[in-house]
Amino acid sequence: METTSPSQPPFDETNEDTPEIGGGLPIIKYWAEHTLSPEGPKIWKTLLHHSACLSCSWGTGGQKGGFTNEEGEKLQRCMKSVEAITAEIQPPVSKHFFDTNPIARLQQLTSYEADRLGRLSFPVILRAGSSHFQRISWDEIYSIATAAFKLDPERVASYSSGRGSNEAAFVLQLMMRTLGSNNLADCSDLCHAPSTTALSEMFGTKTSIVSLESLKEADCVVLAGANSPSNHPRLMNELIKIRDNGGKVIVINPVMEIGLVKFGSPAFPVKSLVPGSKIADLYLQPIPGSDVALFIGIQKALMGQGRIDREFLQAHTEGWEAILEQAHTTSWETITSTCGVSQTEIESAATIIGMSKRVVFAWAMGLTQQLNGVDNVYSIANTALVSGNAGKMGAGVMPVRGHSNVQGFGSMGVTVKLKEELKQALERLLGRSLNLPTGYHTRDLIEAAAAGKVDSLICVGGNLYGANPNSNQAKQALGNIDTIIYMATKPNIGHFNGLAKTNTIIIPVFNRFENPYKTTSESGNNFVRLNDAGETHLKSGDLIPEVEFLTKLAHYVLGEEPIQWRKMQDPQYIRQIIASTIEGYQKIATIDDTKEEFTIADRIVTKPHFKTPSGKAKMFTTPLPDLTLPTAQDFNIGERANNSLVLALMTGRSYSQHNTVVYKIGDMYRGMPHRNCILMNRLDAEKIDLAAHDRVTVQGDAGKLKDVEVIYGSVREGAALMFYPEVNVIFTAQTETRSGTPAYKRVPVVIYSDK
Ligand SMILES: Nc1nc2c(c(=O)[nH]1)N[C@H]1C(S)=C(S)[C@@H](COP(=O)(O)OP(=O)(O)OC[C@H]3O[C@@H](n4cnc5c(=O)[nH]c(N)nc54)[C@H](O)[C@@H]3O)O[C@H]1N2
Ligand SMILES: Nc1nc2c(c(=O)[nH]1)N[C@H]1C(S)=C(S)[C@@H](COP(=O)(O)OP(=O)(O)OC[C@H]3O[C@@H](n4cnc5c(=O)[nH]c(N)nc54)[C@H](O)[C@@H]3O)O[C@H]1N2
Ligand code: SF4
Ligand SMILES: [Mo]
Repeated sequence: METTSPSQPPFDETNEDTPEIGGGLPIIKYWAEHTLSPEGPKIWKTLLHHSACLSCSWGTGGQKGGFTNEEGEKLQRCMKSVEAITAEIQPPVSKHFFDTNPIARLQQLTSYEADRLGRLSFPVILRAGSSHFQRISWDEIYSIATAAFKLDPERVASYSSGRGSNEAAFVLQLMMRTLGSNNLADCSDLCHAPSTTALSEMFGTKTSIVSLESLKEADCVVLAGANSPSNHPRLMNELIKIRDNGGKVIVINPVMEIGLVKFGSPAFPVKSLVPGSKIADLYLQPIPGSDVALFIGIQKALMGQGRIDREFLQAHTEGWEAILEQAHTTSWETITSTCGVSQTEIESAATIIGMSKRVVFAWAMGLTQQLNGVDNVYSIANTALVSGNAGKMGAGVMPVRGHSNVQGFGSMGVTVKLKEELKQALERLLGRSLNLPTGYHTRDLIEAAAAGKVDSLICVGGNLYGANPNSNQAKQALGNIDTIIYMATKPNIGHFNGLAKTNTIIIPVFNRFENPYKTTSESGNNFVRLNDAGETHLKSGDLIPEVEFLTKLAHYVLGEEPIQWRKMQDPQYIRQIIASTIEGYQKIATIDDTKEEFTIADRIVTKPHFKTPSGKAKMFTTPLPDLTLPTAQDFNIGERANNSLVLALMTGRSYSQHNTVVYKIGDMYRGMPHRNCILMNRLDAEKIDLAAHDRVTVQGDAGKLKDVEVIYGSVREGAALMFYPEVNVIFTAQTETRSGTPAYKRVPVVIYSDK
């Protein structure tokens, strides 16, 4: 007999504020409002600039024009890129802003307010004991920074976020490693680290094995744990085209995201924009954190239907017997009760996959930000392999990456997991052996700082404070570090709350379309973009290119031997070194002359030969997750426990935010009017006598948020959704041990009425 959770899917109840389709006319309205506004000409200039879009990793833009994708197709710029540009072309933060606003006031700013302050245009410092940030000279910055980075290398660290250039990333890691530090924390630690961990073991590569060209040949896409209409809008065009050609799309997501049901794309103004295009042929809504069970179920159903590609498994994989054994011995009862999806639905998914010739399996944070994130990636990739879907055009595994150049940061070696080949290449460059300590990834960095083990930190972009769970712990931890240097384009809550013990310095940098020289970046599909030089609108500002600051600092700290840091100020020279040290990047050596953007060599796998030592893909079994939630009493809420509800909370992005930066307060596609909302199932609300728009307290293991508005939505019973960074104050998050990634998508919380 099948067991599922008390109520049956679909969980598709919407509220009065949710539109009928994702995308659609509001996108055009936004475009029109912004591109026809007084700042319109500046937006157009940037849209037409030959550089990669700032926003997501889909990689639109570059040498063939701002609207072109990697296959040379036009009209691929989405409104998310306008959102990002609009924020970057703001006027500067006013000259006297920091003199007139004490730090106590700055700490009250919301993420939205901090971003609206404008662009940073001169460097500032907050000194211990001082109540205000003050302007600081470059001489003093270098003198403080040099002293800070000459300290014990094990107590020196960096954090980075993937919007800078490959050149800056390469210099950052080279500087840190030449110093003797491997403390290269990066935002990818909080993001796709489980994907890189699992993919390197399975396929010998850390990134997608599918190119955009190859995706176009798929006749089925499985999209798990990704809200692509919002976070990778141009991926939607590919799904629409695949379906137009008779292909299928399977979505796996506890939330029925409207844009994954139906999406109106401006790229197809007549047939799609207003009526919307159907996206999901099958929409599965598992319990958060249970995807492993669902994928084992699909494998089991494929076996039952005689659709396992045994010939492929025998010839091109290792460890497959144990995978089939696991699928065979795990009972349907266990599978369906763990994931909450019925056997019939799982079998339907298997039938679609089994009958398709070429399937791409794609995923994002719903799979990685889990306590078993690495197992999730193993299990989706195992499903690809047992169905013979890897090593050919139109098929394979595709992590849908985050920031626009986060993958480039990884390729350049900004990671605590330094690959042996790169280590050897760096050793050749330095003329000595590199025996570095393990290094702190992002969570370890916070823990080390909390334990007083970090003296100096440089942050190349990002918002280390806002991105981490347990905001109060992050604040205290950063407060133990003597010197923190933030390099940033715009102020964010991290600059005001992540304060160092002695000196907190904020350095204004140029963004990608303003840099005075060419840079490169790498998309999630392994394509390298060349970004033309540009100019900033901040004419009287005192900004610095990232590469210039990092190489000058390296020069002051390390001298000119064995690396000629001053020569490295020329990004063209950095590209020469990248070409000779970074695998697959040879073509970057001539990119300044040829302007030829390229796919990184040996990343895309279209033949069944993988980059593992044996040439075979390696498979790993995946234990079922333990999804037990604490009880209400465990939260120590006394009497309140009697009328409360424990939920698995998914935390993520609203429609109008980019990570910790909020562009617009509400999320119109989920009908959530402001930031302090919880999206939940009506049946859950009724269990504790709540009605829509009632106010509740949401409490985790580290704190609580009050006055949270209940919004009914198409989310699975037992689960709920809230927005980060605000929600990060209430929970500590367990960390996946192999990747270091926090389980942001399954946070145990208790909710109860504020009345
Ligand atoms: N506009 C915009 N674009 C962005 C970003 C942005 O903030 N704004 N951020 C960039 C970055 S750094 C990243 S990493 C990506 C993030 O892109 P996504 O991963 O798409 O973003 P999230 O909001 O984290 O949402 C992930 C989805 O996972 C689902 N989910 C939650 N738990 C589970 C689960 O247990 N199983 C499954 N199957 N699904 C689950 C949620 O319902 C949600 O739809 O986007 C990038 N692009
Ligand atoms: N609860 C919860 N927490 C999460 C997540 C979640 O889903 N739920 N997602 C996690 C994920 S996937 C990620 S990637 C992290 C994101 O974490 P981060 O990458 O650390 O944060 P961002 O908000 O992307 O950083 C934005 C800041 O980068 C700076 N910036 C922008 N462009 C540039 C540039 O060109 N150069 C420089 N130097 N600075 C620039 C600006 O000052 C801007 O304010 O958050 C993580 N935290
Ligand atoms: S899909 Fe991503 S890369 Fe392409 S335009 Fe939109 S935000 Fe930019
Ligand atoms: Mo991310």
